[in-house]
This record gives sequence, C-alpha cells and structure tokens, in this order.
Amino acid sequence: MPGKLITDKDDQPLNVEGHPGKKRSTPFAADWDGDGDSDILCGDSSGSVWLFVNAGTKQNFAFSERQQVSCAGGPVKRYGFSQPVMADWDQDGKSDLLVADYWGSIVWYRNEAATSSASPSFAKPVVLIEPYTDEREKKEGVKADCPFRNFRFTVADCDGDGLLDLVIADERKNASRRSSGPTEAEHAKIDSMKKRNDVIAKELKAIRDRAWKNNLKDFKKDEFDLTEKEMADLKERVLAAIRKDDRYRPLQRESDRLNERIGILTDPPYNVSWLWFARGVRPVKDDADTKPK
Ligand SMILES: [Ca+2]
Ligand SMILES: [Ca+2]
Ligand SMILES: [Ca+2]
Repeated sequence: MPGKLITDKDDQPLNVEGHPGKKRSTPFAADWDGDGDSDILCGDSSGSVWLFVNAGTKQNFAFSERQQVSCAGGPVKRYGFSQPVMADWDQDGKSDLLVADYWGSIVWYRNEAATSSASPSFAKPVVLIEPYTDEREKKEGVKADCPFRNFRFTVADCDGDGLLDLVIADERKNASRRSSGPTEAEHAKIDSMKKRNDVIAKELKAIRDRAWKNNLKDFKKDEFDLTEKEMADLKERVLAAIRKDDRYRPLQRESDRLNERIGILTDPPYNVSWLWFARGVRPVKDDADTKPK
C-alpha cells in the first residue's frame, strides 16, 4: 500500500526535528484532546516529544502546528531518541505518558488532568526502568540479564494479571550471553579448529612452494638473479599453477569457514537487539536521581 504524506493546513509535511542529520522519529497515535479522532505524538532524536493535534476529522486530517509536550517540571525531554507511548499505567482511567530513550530508561508521566476526556496534564516523571549510564556500564559491564540501551517498547497486560507490562527491544553492544569468555567445551572446539587450520596452512604453503619451485626451473637461474620482468612473469605462472590445483580452493574455503567460526566463539558480534518482558514494573525512583553521566 503506498503511503500518503501527512501534511499540515498549509499542505506542508509534518516535520519532527531532532539533531541535524539524525531523524529517527517515533510516532504514536492517541486521542489527546478526547474529541474522538487520533492525534499524533512523536519522539525525536534530541529526546523531545511533539504533539500534532488533528483539528479536522477522522477521514480528513488537519493537523495543527507541532507543540512540545510538557509536564510539571517543564518540557518532556529525554536523553535522545525518545519514544512516547500513551497508556493508563496506573489504571485510574486517564491515559498516562511513558517515554523510552537512548540510555535505556523508561519513565512514566502520570496524567493528573481532572477528567479522562480533558487534554492530559502530566506530573513530573518517575523512573520505571533505570538508564544504563556510562557509569553503570563501567561498574556492571553490559549485563546479560537486563535490557541495555536504545529502547523501543510497547505496553500491554501480557500475562493477564491485571497489571500493565512492558515489552522492550534493546540495542546491545555485546551479543554474548556469557559473562566470561568461551566455555571449556568451546575452548576445546576452538583448539581443534585451530589445529585443523594449522594443517591446512601447511598444505596451502606446500602447494605454493611446489608451484614456485616447478616454475622457477624453467628460468634456469637462481631466483635472486631474475630480472624484474622475469620475477613478475614467475609470479604470474605460480598464481596460475595454484589456481589449477584442485585442492587449493577447497582448502582455502575450509580455512575461511574455520576462521569465521573461531571468530564467533571468541569475539561475538556487536550491536544486536534482544526482546525483554518486564512484568507490571513499579516506579523505582525519582527521575532526578538517575541522570545519565
Ligand atoms: Ca483528538
Ligand atoms: Ca492513568
Ligand atoms: Ca501484567
């Protein structure tokens, strides 16, 4: 289905600004003003959350100019790449705002408006998931038993216990599920692969040496007495001879595969994304205490 550009009343595209060059904005549709149609909240790369109110109808949008979403303490502003989600977190009948950010925190802004149909009025944020600051990483490393950074998340009562839960996708610097290096069994596997690689390396060298010796014979002089042109000629012949050898390529391929598998076991790939389930998270502390350093 082709997309339809959402435009404002002047027919200009709705623009969510963030840092120059970084535009990973995250929209969330919600009926902000309680008039029955969907309005749009949008987080941006700088950590702000913007609101576009639909002053038109469900079918014919007419979005007003963007407004920055605020709470009791001032503008809602997180630590980059904010993602807003509206959900009635404390189940008092009024939709609250939850925001995730780059550092992997999720905060909850309680809606303190008088009624559920009034435009929201948010309290100061309280922390549901603490950020993974540099300081914390220095102390704890990249832990394998909790989400890391750069969250995207959704809210639902997944386990049906009546409390809303969080489902989080993080971005991890280190994909390893181990806190230390390879296990004993993996070390044994690595050793046996390295041994096989040594054998292959010797066979490959023998093929190259033989090709060199055989082709050098045709020049009828010592290799140190060859002219520059003769040396280039010899190298070309050696390469051709190696390519003709039936064993060379399969051995080379086997060695590449072994090196790749050794690499995976000893140096895991970086920047993967894992999914996490956080059951009915209660506020952990005031946001002022968790500022990333
Ligand atoms: Ca609306
Ligand atoms: Ca609420
Ligand atoms: Ca639940």
